[in-house]
Amino acid sequence: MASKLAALQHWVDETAALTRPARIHWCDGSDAEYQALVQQMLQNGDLIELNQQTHPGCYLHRSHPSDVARVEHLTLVCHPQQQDSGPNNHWMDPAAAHAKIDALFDGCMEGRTLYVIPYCMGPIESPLARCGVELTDSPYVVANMRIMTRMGAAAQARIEREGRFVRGLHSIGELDPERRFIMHFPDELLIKSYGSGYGGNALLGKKCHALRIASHQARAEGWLAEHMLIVGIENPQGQIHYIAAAFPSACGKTNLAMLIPPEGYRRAGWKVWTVGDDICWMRPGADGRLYAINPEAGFFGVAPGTSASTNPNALASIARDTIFTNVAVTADNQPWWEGLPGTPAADWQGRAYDRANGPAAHPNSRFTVSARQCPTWSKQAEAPAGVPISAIVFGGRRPSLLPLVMEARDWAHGVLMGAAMGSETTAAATGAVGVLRRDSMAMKPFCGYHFGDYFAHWLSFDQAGAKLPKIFHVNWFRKGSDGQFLWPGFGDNLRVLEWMIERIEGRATGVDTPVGILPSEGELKLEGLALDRTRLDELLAVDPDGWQDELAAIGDYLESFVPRLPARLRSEQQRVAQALAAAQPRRRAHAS
Ligand code: OXD
Ligand code: MN
Repeated sequence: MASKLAALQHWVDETAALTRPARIHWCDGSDAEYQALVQQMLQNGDLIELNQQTHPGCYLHRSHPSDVARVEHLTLVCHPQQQDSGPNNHWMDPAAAHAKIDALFDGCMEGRTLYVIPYCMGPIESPLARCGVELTDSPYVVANMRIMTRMGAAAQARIEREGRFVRGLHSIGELDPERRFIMHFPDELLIKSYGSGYGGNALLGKKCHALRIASHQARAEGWLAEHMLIVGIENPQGQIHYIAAAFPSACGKTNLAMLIPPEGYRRAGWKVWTVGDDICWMRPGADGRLYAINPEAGFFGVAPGTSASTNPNALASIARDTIFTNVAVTADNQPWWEGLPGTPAADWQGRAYDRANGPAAHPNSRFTVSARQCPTWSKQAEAPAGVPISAIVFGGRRPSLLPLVMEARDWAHGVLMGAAMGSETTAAATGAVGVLRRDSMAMKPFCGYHFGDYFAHWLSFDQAGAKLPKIFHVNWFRKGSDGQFLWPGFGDNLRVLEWMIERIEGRATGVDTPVGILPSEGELKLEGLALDRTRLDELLAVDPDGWQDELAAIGDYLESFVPRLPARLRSEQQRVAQALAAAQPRRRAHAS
């Protein structure tokens, strides 16, 4: 199969001339094709068969030990003008960037197969979906893209009908960290990635297309491409509210998207529906509400910590037909990671397990699995029109200050809450772990243009006739003076979501504070939870001094986006800072 679309055929020919593969394979997305790839990878060692009795159709991939996470310092967004990429991105002049990476691509596929992967991000029939084509020399990437996207003949047909697609060129190269770049050319709807096989760097439909390139397209076309899960919460009366929530990488998006209600809620008839765990594309509908699709078709989830108590739905999803990357294995060849019962026999590098070598599974080890295998998968995930969003939630890992939940008083305040988001870093990207950094809307690594313009784009949705969702901020990670988490998290997070729904439906009054609206006495339903009064008070405390320092830090952070910082956002920061100062003059002198 080749393509009748001249632009596609021409690009494949041109790429083949540069990379000089031994053969070209056009992917049709069939089962037979997937099985043939798996067999080939089992033979060449790219995949290792796991225990087929306990885990039918499951395989393990061990990546190069230097290639286990996203590499933000090597990820570039190359607009013609540097200021359009903003201080939030690394930049190179597009001509220089093309020259640099094309030199790496020159002849890099000699002896290898060039796979052509047509894919669709979103349901094939959805007007909100967008297509792309990835060219790669990695069969592991092909197999993962088949799980993560609608890949193959149907996508190619849509591409040929529309004539427009995002181009993505990928080679694992030599897997040499010194010869590794992930480059984006938003104006050309083009991605070039060299030297890494890691998901976020190599499955180009995911972060590169569905966030960095799509956020740029979304700005031009009046929609939002966000790093958010989408979850449906069904109450005992059968009404479903859909919530979109942004958290930085490895902060529990997958767990929240697949949440199991606490027992009392289950008995009462509450249900949770998973629409997406990582990416959300939203656009205003004719009725003024925001409608969202999950552009992905699978989950590329963090394995460690996934267990029968934290996320039984994820565990059920990955019992079959799953590709595991960098997990450990037990003596009988089952996948294993920290948080599971049993003991590892070999670690993620295939060495006999030795505690002295660190965790058995890499902290960023992953599973790739079709979303359809999730017991709580929502039928609405396939709805071409998307689902209406009732609430947008921002959150991060904040050991102190940020309360369990607060609601923005209006859209502009909510945009400030999102812009001000901070979180401790995790193993999903290379670099130090546990350092607090600002990560606006959890998009710091993923926004394909200047954050100042991005904030302005968010603010622009507040228009006459718009019926925008309420915006909330949550913090599941606040710690008490004993250093322990104050909130149990996981299934109990539904209690917080229920309060949001009560607010949306006008049944909870909340209590107004300068930083937002918090649950008033008795509004958070805590039956069946062993949470003493002092801990609850700590979770909902607003420390005026700490918040004044926080607002000052947010102000400094926002100033780093001048001259593109929207005046509306600065005035919102000033409004909150003044409200705090008016409510309570400082108790202690500001340490300088
Ligand atoms: C991911 C990430 O893989 O955010 O989803 O790193
Ligand atoms: Mn993510």
